Amino acid sequence: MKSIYLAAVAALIPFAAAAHDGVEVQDAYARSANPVTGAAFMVLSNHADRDCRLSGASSDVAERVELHTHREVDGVMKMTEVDEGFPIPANGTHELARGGDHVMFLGLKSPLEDGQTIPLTLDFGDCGTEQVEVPVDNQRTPEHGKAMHKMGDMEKADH
Ligand SMILES: [Cu+2]
Repeated sequence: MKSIYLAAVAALIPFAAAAHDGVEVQDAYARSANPVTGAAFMVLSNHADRDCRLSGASSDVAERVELHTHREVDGVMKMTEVDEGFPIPANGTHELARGGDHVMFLGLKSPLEDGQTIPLTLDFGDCGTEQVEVPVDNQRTPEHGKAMHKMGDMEKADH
């Protein structure tokens, strides 16, 4: 009976290990163009063999934290909340970037200052949660070569 018990324990170990190579957060930064709202951007890398989804985010720095994207509505780009979250395909990435998907901070308790880091908890549902410290970089410009950042009003906005 003992060998059966050990086999059962050994079978559980791969699951424990898998919890550590879920979604990795890379190149995160936050910025704000005004004292009350801000946004965070990052690359989400899914190291698991199954699809994951960023389904929610929370932080102490704001009254509300939402998942947003920009969608074209009647020819105008508008920022909307994404209820279904952001999918991250198995062994793939999903980028949160200026002019596209982002984590939105609404009702900042204090303005985001350069050099500060802000705590952010990302909820990936079955793929676990990640707590990250996001540096504030209000000077960072959208990467060159990205197609989405030539929108006049959006350049002036914080996302
Ligand atoms: Cu937004």
